[in-house]
Amino acid sequence: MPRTIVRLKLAGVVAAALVAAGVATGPAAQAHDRTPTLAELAHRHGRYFGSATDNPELTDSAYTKILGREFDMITPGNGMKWYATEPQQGVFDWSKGDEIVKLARANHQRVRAHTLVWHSQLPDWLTSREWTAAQLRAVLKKHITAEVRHYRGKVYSWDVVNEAFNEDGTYRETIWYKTLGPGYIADALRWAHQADPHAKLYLNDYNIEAVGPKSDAYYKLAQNLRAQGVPLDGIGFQAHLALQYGYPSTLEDNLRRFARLGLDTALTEVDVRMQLPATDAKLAEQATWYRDLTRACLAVRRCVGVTVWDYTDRYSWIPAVFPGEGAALPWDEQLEPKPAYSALREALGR
Ligand code: 9MR
Repeated sequence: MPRTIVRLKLAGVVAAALVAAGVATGPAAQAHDRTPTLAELAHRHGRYFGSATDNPELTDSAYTKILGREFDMITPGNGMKWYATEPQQGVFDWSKGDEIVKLARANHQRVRAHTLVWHSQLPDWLTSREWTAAQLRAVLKKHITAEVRHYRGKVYSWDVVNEAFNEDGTYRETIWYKTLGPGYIADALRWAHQADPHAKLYLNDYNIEAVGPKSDAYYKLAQNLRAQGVPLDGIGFQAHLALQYGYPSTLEDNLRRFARLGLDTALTEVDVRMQLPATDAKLAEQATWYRDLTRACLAVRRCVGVTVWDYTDRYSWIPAVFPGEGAALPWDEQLEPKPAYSALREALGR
């Protein structure tokens, strides 16, 4: 049951009991006065508001407190990737993913599971030798089946294939594409569906927020997959944005065209980086981007929710990958909310 409903129900029960006992209903009134969380605000729109997290961060109790409070959807940033879950061929290790699923359950949060088929963060045993198509197909099927079965009934969705296209809309020449051809995507979706018929199955990528060659490639692929009856439920728009490249103003239209194909959409890895140092002006602009992307999702019926790629600059992946850039998330390194946090509240509060 969603947390808001649990809380409201509890508040109602408490209030009724107090009224029956002839006591003033202060606690219930306070529960309603408490500032609603991002998750509670999103829930009013039938959406979720999520954050990625990663196992090493979970020892930081100030961090986990906010993670458990503000969000109702969690994505493991690394713990369910191939290198973590099948470090040796046929030897599975679910400990990292399990830790995050357990924490999410304790906090009444759902899980967007990430990710089954990707070209990155693969174990050495997989990348250091040549495979025939038949061998690699068997390896892929076994991995997907084992992982999706393990988390069956425990996760809301799977990013089944991650980052399959180049910027120009051609297929990325990954180990999967080069060895198996483009059919690996439909196969992966079918195998995942067999292993957990209830999980929502997504394709997920970055730089597809605006209408353009890369998002067009997903549009055509999604159309084809749907026409062939392949079990595809949604497209994940990662939304790793950067102030210096401009806001993707066609985002809402783009989400809508996928909705018209009968697909869910979600903003799955949102962050808005900037060139450091962060100034008040840049943080204010960043806030308008967070507001606008949230509004775009709320404006499109089948956009089911927004996930930030962790919520605090303390644990952002950006500085390590883009030197001189950062400050990309709604909370700063001290876990203080930034203007972007207020902007999210404003967008969700309408
Ligand atoms: O957040 C992840 C970071 O900790 C890893 O070092 C990185 C390795 O590539 O992957 C990050 O997450 C990526 C996600 O899985 C897919 N989209 C891009 C994300 C940022 O690189």
